Amino acid sequence: MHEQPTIYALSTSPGKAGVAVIRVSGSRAKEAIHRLTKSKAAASEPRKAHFCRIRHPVSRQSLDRGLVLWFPGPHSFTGEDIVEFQVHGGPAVVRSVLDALQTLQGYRMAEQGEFAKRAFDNDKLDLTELEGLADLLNAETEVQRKLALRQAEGGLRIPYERWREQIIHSMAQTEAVIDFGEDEQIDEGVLDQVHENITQLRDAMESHLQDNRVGEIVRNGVQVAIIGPPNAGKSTLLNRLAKREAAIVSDTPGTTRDIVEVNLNLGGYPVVVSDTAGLRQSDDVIEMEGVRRAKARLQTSDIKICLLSYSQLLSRDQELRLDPILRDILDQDTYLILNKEDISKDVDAKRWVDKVQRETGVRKVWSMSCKTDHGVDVFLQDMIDLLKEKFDDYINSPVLITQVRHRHHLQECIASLNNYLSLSTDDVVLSAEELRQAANALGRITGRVDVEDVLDALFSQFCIGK
Ligand SMILES: Nc1nc2c(ncn2[C@@H]2O[C@H](COP(=O)(O)OP(=O)(O)O)[C@@H](O)[C@H]2O)c(=O)[nH]1
Ligand SMILES: [Mg+2]
Repeated sequence: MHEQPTIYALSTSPGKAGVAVIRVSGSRAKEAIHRLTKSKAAASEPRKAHFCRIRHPVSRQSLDRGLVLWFPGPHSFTGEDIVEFQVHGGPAVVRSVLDALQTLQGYRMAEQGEFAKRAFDNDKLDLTELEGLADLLNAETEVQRKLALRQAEGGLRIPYERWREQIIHSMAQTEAVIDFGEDEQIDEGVLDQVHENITQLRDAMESHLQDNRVGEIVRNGVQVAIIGPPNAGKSTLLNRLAKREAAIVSDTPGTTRDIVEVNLNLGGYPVVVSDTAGLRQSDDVIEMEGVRRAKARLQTSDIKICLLSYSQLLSRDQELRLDPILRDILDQDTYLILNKEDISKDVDAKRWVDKVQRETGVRKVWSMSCKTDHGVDVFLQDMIDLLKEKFDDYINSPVLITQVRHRHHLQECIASLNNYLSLSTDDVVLSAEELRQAANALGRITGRVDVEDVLDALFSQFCIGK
């Protein structure tokens, strides 16, 4: 068989750093130790760090001193022999070691995601674990890290493979009937038992899909929309949360027209807060387009927050006065903020919070001043509690769907199982075929069945040295 090249790359971020890790993988990896160092121990004691002088294999010039580690395959990340050089993290040091590796026979620079690809090709990781690994490298918050790590460690592979094996086993039992015909050797009850098992499996998969898409939401960020009348202080709140001037704030109503998003980390949850155009009737075509977008964003948000100032809520004689355009969007899933507490001196905030809560039926009401910051911290803490209440149970459940792709294949699988269940048990040929389709659908999640296009997209998310 044609020998695969041995690949090498800088695995830590480029630029100045305390330490840089250069990784080599392939059948000739060990030669890097022999040729770049004189250490016999480094090439004979696996997974042990050895402090060595590193030299250019041709000029014998000293390049650096650093740690050298050898991870013999198949018990390595890629399944091949891996050698790691931990050198000083200066660009010139790194360059010189990469140049030295370049001179070795059968070596070439790794491509993007190539180490991960080899791990996949050598069955060290399945597709869900690879996706988990990509997510782990991209994780920005604690909850994302937790989800990604679990998936990278086989959290999805194990249950999905178990299901797939069950289906394949059922298929084999069905096919046995085809092969042996009506022979007495096959027990009458076998096919009934298969039917029963598949019913249970289908039910388990269906309840697995009833997860309110929490895994996907958390992976992509919880969408929070701030909506309300113009001039309420929506953009001011967004900037306060972002700790920068993300949106333009002004006295002129109708300033915000398009959607402005900021990413926040709230209690470990990734959150995308959207500031939207103020809701009102206007002759301005662009402003009305902004209003349309604001309403559309509200529909697709996981958490809806309506913000308005006290003066927009109260009539002159201190009665509750709500614009119909706002009333329409307030329901038990909406949260409400009463803003500009600071210039509403003679209103009793506590009383209004209770009254508005009662009369609008929204989920919760806060009072604050985005100008003085009074009430903003309480609101933030309540948001964190809310996220935990809404998502923590799901996050802690052992198996959570994190990608639309998985959901799609699970649905395909269930559809085939349902087709199977609708057939008569005498229909053995069709039954076996439906079970095969169901097993293939699951195989696409873990990467056992035609996944080239998914792989290409996935490896492009990795950096060169992974
Ligand atoms: N006094 C006071 N003014 C505020 C407060 N929040 C925002 N504003 C002012 O209200 C005006 C409109 O704010 P902006 O954030 O642009 O409102 P938006 O149209 O809802 O986005 C600006 O002049 C802000 O400085 C507040 O809590 N108190
Ligand atoms: Mg605004």
